[in-house]
Amino acid sequence: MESVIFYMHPRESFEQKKLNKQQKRRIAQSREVAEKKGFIFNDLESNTVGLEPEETGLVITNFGLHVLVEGLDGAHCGNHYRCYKRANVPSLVAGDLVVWRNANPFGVVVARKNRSSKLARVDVSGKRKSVAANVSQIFVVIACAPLPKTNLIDRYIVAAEAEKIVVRLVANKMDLTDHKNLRYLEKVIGKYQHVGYPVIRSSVKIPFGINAIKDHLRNETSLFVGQSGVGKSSLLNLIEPTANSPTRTLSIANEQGSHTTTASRLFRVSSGGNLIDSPGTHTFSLAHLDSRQLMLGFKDFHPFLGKCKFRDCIHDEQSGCALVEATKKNLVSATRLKNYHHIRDELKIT
Ligand SMILES: Nc1nc2c(ncn2[C@@H]2O[C@H](COP(=O)(O)OP(=O)(O)OP(=O)(O)O)[C@@H](O)[C@H]2O)c(=O)[nH]1
Ligand SMILES: [Mg+2]
Ligand SMILES: [Zn+2]
Repeated sequence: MESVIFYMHPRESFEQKKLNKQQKRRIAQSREVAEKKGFIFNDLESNTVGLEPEETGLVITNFGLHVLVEGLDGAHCGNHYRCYKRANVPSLVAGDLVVWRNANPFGVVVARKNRSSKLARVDVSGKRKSVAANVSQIFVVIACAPLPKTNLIDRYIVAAEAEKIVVRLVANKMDLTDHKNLRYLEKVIGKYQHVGYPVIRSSVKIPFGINAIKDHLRNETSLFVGQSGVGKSSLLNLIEPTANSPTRTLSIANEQGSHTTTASRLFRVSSGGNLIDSPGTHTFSLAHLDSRQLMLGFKDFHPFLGKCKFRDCIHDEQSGCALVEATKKNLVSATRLKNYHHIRDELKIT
């Protein structure tokens, strides 16, 4: 008969848990059995001892089978606990507030609190996967290597504006700029400054711009997003040296076709604020948005809305479109209008 089967993520150690040798051996053995048999035991609470009363907690990261929860109450406040999630609890991600119960060797999350904001991406199989919850601000990190794609930046912005999340840009790796890439980078920066988004220029190597980022982190839960390799984790490690988030050279990351950061994780910043590092993603999910929410992401278009010749104008090349006219006068970026069309066609909304 199969007894208890626990599964530990191989890279993670037991955080804040004092397990005796016998418990550790038992968990290691049961992991082996689970892996050999290719299944994971699900009846979690029957495997926990001494369930304590309900408390509130903050999800630091999701390991898959466990979540790491920071206690927010009493004796558990500020400590991290590995927890299972009850089957009826919806999916959990960095930034989620939860109700949990401490137990040995793992606690149990019994409820997820309402989210004030949520951001999701699309995984390789096309499924929506949460990136972070309760975020109040995103930093879209761009760099001169890899060069920014405005279509991707606009997708991040649309997703954030739809959730009423404050948007800032960070232009990192400024130490690597040369006369070739700087022109393009400054053109991109100019586009977003024109829309009204603040841009902080930074470098991890020199370093500079780090305090400017820190100043905006206080009292916020912020999320770093951006293409893989732009330096999100490197910036985080300077902002909060205890974070020790893994970073990797671009060439190695590209060869292996994978991201260095594999799951979102929340860090408490000693100078104030929470910062969530996310894996570089090319696909923020926008599938749930309607046309009004999409338009929220293009706030530079707003002054021209309602001024087109036709009430049902789709803002393409047809004559009398106020937005197209605005691009000709450089009042609106033609690239942003192209990106808007691109997203709108993809979402099949008018
Ligand atoms: N020269 C220079 N290199 C940098 C800078 N910031 C980061 N790097 C390098 O860029 C590479 C990628 O940095 P990461 O911090 O791993 O990038 P990331 O955005 O976290 O990547 P993912 O986790 O894959 O999304 C590393 O080799 C860093 O040392 C910078 O300001 N200047
Ligand atoms: Mg990273
Ligand atoms: Zn129009």
